[in-house]
Amino acid sequence: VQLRNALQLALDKGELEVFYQPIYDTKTREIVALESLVRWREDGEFISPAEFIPIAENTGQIIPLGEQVLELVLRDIYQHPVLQQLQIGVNVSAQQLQRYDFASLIQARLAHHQINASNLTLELTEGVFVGEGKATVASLQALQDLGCSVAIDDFGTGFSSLSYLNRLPADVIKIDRAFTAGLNEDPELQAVVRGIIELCDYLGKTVVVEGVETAEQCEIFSQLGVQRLQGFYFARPMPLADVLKLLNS
Ligand code: G
Ligand code: G
Ligand code: MN
Ligand code: NA
Repeated sequence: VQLRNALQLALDKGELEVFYQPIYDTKTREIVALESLVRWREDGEFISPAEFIPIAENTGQIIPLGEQVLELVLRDIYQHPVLQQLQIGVNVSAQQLQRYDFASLIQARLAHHQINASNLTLELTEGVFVGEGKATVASLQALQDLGCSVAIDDFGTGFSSLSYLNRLPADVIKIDRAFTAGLNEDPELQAVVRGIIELCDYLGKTVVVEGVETAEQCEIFSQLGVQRLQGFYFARPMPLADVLKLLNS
């Protein structure tokens, strides 16, 4: 209850911030995308989203939270033309798709900030497809029709079977960092990852690998033909000012 009330105060006062984590092209090693990640500072200390996002999902606070994050991100894109050349990812919870016409909200906010839909990637976890599968597929399709990209986040941790990949309205598949961490020692895991990558190639979907922490992992994924890499090896989530420095250097 305490965290929930504190979060409500932060929402009311507009105190949430966003950090950005760069995503790199495997071949050129240039930044091609950013993932926005919400940050909440209480008395100077960061509270982890892993802690407060589940609470926000339970209380319904995820709706205003999601809207505030979207506004912060769109404002950053509007103010910094260099960001208009990248794909900017925003994490979206299942509830945001289920509560209202999410694609219409996105369309209105993009228009308000004069931002191209192609600038925005909505990241959803596989969990969104459980339950109201058909409605979810329709919402994602509507986002794609607007011109946004849709990414399936944490891929491989949920209910995915490879056979359902082709039925998802998704442009980008983000392979979960659990795969990255276990890859060296585990030939079976390597085979699964190879299978995901081959199928994505065939289906024309872009693959991002998350949680890349070492040069060795980088090498393995390069050889497997992954297009994009994200992780502490390259860059941590950071304030916008630091991203802008990276982009200008
Ligand atoms: O930033 P960090 O790695 O601590 O994020 C932890 C979790 O919180 C991740 O699963 C991430 O997807 C989620 N998360 C971060 N920012 C947002 C956000 O703006 N909205 C939603 N729904 N989830 C977020
Ligand atoms: O679930 P989602 O993919 O949105 O989670 C993003 C989270 O992953 C962020 O909290 C971010 O801090 C974290 N993250 C990003 N790169 C790495 C990494 O290389 N290693 C680890 N352990 N976590 C990472
Ligand atoms: Mn994500
Ligand atoms: Na993830």
